[in-house]
Amino acid sequence: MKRSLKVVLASAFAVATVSAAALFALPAGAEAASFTVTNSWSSGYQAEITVSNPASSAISTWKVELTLPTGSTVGQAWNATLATAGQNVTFTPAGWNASIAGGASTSFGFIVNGAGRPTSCTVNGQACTGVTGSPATSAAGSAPTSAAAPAGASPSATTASPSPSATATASPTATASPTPSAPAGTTPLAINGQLKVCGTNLCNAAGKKIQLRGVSSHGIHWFPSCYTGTALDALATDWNADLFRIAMYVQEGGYESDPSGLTGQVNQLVDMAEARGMYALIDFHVLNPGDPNYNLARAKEFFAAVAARNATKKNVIYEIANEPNGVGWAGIKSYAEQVIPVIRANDPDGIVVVGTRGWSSLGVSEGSSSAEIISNPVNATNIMYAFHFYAASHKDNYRAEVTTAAASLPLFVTEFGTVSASGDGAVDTAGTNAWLDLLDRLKISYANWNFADKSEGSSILKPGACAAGTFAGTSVLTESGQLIRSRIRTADDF
Ligand code: IDC
Repeated sequence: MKRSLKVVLASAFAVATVSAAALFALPAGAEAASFTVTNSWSSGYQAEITVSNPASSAISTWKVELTLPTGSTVGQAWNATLATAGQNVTFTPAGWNASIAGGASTSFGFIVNGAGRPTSCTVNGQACTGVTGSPATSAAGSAPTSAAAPAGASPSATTASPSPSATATASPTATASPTPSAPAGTTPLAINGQLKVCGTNLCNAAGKKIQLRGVSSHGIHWFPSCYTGTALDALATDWNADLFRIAMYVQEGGYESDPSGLTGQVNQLVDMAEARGMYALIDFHVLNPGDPNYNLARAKEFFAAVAARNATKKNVIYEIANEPNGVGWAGIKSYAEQVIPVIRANDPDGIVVVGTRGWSSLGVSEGSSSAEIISNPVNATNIMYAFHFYAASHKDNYRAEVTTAAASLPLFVTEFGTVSASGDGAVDTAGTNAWLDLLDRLKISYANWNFADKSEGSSILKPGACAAGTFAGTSVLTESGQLIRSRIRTADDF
């Protein structure tokens, strides 16, 4: 019995190597656990286990135990408490997810250092006894990158799978894609896929209205040590962030000084966000001069390159002008109508966010309003309009404008701060919460300024945090960082 169990597990985990989920069922009425490899690389992989309760009544707690082959260890886990003893790994609830209602489930994730898949699995002390249903197959495009650990890299992968659908998932078409795309599993990207604008909302591939919540980098050319794999891991798994905005300044030593270097850095961050199941907002961070037409040629060159390079990815959103200022709506609209076709020619389905007058205030900070956009919108489809606020500076009149505009325009808060518009000063907790409550209610996506460790009030990280290289948890966070993390890590409504 034990031996046949191992055979079943081995074949099922081999299937998981090439993207599918393998479901192990307990006797009728007991809990079940499904294991999915959500991402893999030559020296390890990321996995997710879903514990489901098929019974009609709730269970009060759960415990999943795995055995890993020698040479493989769990490096970190999230949404579960990890304990290891030799090659035995135990996952128990994180604290808030112990009870599982009848018919419900909970998921947790972990990183394994080493390519070996588990050789045994129990849920609440009972051995997994078989495979139920067919492994969840996925479209060819959702297989992990071909650079991922091949099936043969797993000690448990040598058993041929008896399942026809498993054979299908392992077919060359499933693994030949040169571009890694949405991993299977429960990341924001895997759940939502290619986004599109629907009416005044952001919708996922299935047409459901969604909100993305995440953070903005500071200028990537100033703070590269803040945007490491470890940093993005913390955002994806400790913060549960959906979105990472890549702020690429154009002036102040940015793109105009090093176009190819900055383009490469942006593309690398797109890949890093994608590998962690997050959306990437590519921000052409114009600020001074405020007329984006000053940078029109640079914008066309930059967006042609990043749109062509990232065309097949599902996680990319383009923000073509951070904060136009000192320029009328007609000038911004003209700029947008010249840059958007360049993006569309290379990446037809990517959403484009257009900055608005008065530092993306919908015009309010320059004495205008969203009416100028509503009466004269950008001539393009699948676009949204940017709104920015700083909670200590922008109050009820700005909230009223957003409420009005949201009835007519698809809005995206691509940048906001908890402090004053200077980016510094005290955190306005009440103002920030009022704003975020409004954005939640209207399902408007947002990114907080800024994920860096500069000594200024809007920084998420304490000075020195990036050099120290630890990003998870609250001890590395400023007051602003702690407030924003607490708002972002709550469950998404996808
Ligand atoms: C600020 C940074 C600051 C930096 C400055 C450089 O916080 O460290 O020295 O830019 O220009 C914005 C801009 C954003 C600003 C931010 C705070 O998009 O670039 O960042 N802000 O002033 N709009 C409103 C506020």
